[in-house]
Amino acid sequence: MADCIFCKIANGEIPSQFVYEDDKCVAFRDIEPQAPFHVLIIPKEHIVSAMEIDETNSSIVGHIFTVAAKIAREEGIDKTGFRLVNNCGKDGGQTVGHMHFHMLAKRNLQWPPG
Ligand code: DGP
Repeated sequence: MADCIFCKIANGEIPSQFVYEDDKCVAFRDIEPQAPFHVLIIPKEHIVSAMEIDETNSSIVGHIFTVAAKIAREEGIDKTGFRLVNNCGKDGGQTVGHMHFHMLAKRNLQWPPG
């Protein structure tokens, strides 16, 4: 989508530090990291939020989880663990209207989140 910041990151218009890319998704470092390791995994297709996931596009979610496991092995956090989280809508804390999964690691993450 023309004025979506994450579409621009995905297509290289806005520079970002990629840790992974394939034909369906990209993962890049969050600009405001909340943990020593904090990347965002996003579909290349513009999907506004998890509320737009249905039978026609739900395979992207499984793909993103597969990519997260790959990244975890590459980063050496497959044994220590990580958090994969999607904020959906205003009360969910979503600030960017392009569905994304936060992948956080390399510190002891607390529960419940604030
Ligand atoms: P959320 O609040 O769940 O919508 O998370 C949005 C995240 O996106 C937030 O952690 C900051 C990050 N972010 C926003 N703009 C940019 C950007 O231009 N570049 C990068 N790398 N991250 C961004």
